[in-house]
Amino acid sequence: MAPDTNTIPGYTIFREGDYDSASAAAFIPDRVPHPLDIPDQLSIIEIPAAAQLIREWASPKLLKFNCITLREPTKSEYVAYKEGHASRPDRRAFAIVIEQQGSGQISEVVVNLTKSKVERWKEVKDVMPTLTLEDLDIMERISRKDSRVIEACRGLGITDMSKVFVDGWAIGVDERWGFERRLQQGLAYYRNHELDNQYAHPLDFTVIADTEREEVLSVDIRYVNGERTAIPLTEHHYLPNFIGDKYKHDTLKPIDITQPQGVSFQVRGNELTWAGYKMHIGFNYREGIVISDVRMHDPYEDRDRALFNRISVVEMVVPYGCPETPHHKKHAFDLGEYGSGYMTNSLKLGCDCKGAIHYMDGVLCTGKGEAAVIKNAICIHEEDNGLLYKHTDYRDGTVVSARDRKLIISQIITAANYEYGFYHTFTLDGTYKLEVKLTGMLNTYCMHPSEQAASSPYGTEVAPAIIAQNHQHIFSLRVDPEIDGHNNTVLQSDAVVSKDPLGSSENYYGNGFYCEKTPLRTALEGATNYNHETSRSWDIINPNRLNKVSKKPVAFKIVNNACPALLAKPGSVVWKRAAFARKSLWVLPYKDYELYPAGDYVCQSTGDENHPDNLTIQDWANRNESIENADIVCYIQFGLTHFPRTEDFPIMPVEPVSVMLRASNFFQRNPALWVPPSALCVDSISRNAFPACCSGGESKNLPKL
Ligand code: ABN
Ligand code: CU
Repeated sequence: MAPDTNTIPGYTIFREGDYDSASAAAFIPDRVPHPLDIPDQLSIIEIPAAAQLIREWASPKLLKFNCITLREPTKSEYVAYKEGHASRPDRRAFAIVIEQQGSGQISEVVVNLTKSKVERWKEVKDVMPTLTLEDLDIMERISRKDSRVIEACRGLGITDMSKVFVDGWAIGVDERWGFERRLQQGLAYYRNHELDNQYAHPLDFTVIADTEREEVLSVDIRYVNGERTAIPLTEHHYLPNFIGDKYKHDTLKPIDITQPQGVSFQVRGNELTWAGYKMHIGFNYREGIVISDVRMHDPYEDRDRALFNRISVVEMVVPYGCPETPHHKKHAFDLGEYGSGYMTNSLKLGCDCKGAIHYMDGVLCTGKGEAAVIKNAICIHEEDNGLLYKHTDYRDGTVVSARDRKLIISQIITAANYEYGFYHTFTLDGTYKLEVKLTGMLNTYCMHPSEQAASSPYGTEVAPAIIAQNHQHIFSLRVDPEIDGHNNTVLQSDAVVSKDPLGSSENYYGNGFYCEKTPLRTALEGATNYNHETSRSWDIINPNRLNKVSKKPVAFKIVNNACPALLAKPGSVVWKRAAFARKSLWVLPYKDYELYPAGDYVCQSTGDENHPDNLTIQDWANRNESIENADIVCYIQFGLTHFPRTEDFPIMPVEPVSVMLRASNFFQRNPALWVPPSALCVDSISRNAFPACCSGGESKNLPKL
């Protein structure tokens, strides 16, 4: 039997009997994972094996698999193994399962794959796991058949239900139901034909459904002055089929990226080496890309130095700012509620990625416990990054200039209407940067003729009778640092003016300023905010190692000035659910399996503190443990407040936002001096001292107009 590629768009699903096929062979690792491939991901063999052990354990109960993913070893197991003190940790899988045709009981299972046994089975209560793509599909299917939805559509003049599309969203808040129901809210749209832009025709009702029992619970129509809102039927296209000659011009010549001698990185299993860096690339249903065991060669000390134990994007919240019903329910946790891995695109060479690309696949599971592969889920490539450094000696005209380059490990997800590209980037100067590119479609809603967006502060009329509401995107980047060793401290760095008064002997001319460093000592102190007034940054230092030159502790600096304050009021639903987004930075002691700051279970979460099965970052911080000279983790919040513009419609040009961690007194001097300068040119005096060697481009005079 050939693997089924149709059931879930973008997934290649392997069913029983497929494993001997040639196409399956392409996804079976030809090696035992490299000992340090931790985390990597489960293989297409391990996923059904775990599912089978779980099914046998639960029999005769029927189960739906919400996830089956690698259970990473504890840090102490991993370190002991890495340092040669212990044998290789057993290979384990972690699954969340939902009992079918019965209680709907949710359980967490740990399977030891090395020993072929279920090691732990824990029933959890008052929680709802991630909505998978299969779960989201149910919403549209059941809505189209539901008599109340059909009636609501008829009221707008729609009789052909195949033209009605319903985006399933997790539900932000709905007091009518609790955990006895697995809830979704369906946002309804009309699409006139296959190529029509459905976000141009939003409908005035939402569907609330229990997608586990496949029941529509309510169809909530928004009446304005007792009236329905007509469908905005004008078509707003972005596909080239419709753009036609209107914007056509032929001024864009091709830009081709060539690397005639190949790429400068190497991939062995999941280990990536590039320009002195070493790291491991993993992937899972929830976080998508996971980068671990990041090291960098120090050219001055001639040794590999640890930088980060693990990096991943663990959460994002998109609170919408319109207080009117039903929009108050929209605060999507785009990663925790749907899973970054599950929503990952299969990338296309020449479109999503240009140049010499190395792809890695993502291995996930289906609800039946089959392996599902997203081909080309992760793109790894290099790009020129402009100047690395340059100096001209103005006396003799000697110029030295070197070019930087970046290594980018990226993935793109489709979160219903929105696309997010995550670009984990390393550069030659010892910088890690996460750039997120936001694109795709705005969440739109129809306007009643009595409504005018111009007089509503909560959105922008992006096309006649279509409003796009204000919202924020607040991401959480989890960095488990290992700055030159396991124990680190975070210092808050504020640029402050000297306290010594003007005219005093210490600051006679009043020009003194310096960097005030405040150690964050406990987890509650570690929950802190950006301060624009002081250009605040944070240094993750290793207090046990001083830079030989500066005599300051070696450090990586968190540069995060794109961190909007959460605008929802304290005490509001989203403020409670998204505690992580209240602070620009949280620093906590490392604990195994504490990963997700809005809780392991984000769907239908309330954010109440001390939930027995769903602790959040606020609970972790409330323990107020020491974070000084300890094994710590940092949660870095960054993002943007989005007031939609007409230019964001009908499809949004990329909006980038980023955060950076840079070596700061980590190396003894510029760590990139080894990079051969691409220009070393002399104008006159010392002409013989250097060969002129500008290369790698061509200079063409522009034709005269
Ligand atoms: N933006 C809300 C969302 C994300 C992913 C899938 C469905 C809905
Ligand atoms: Cu936005």
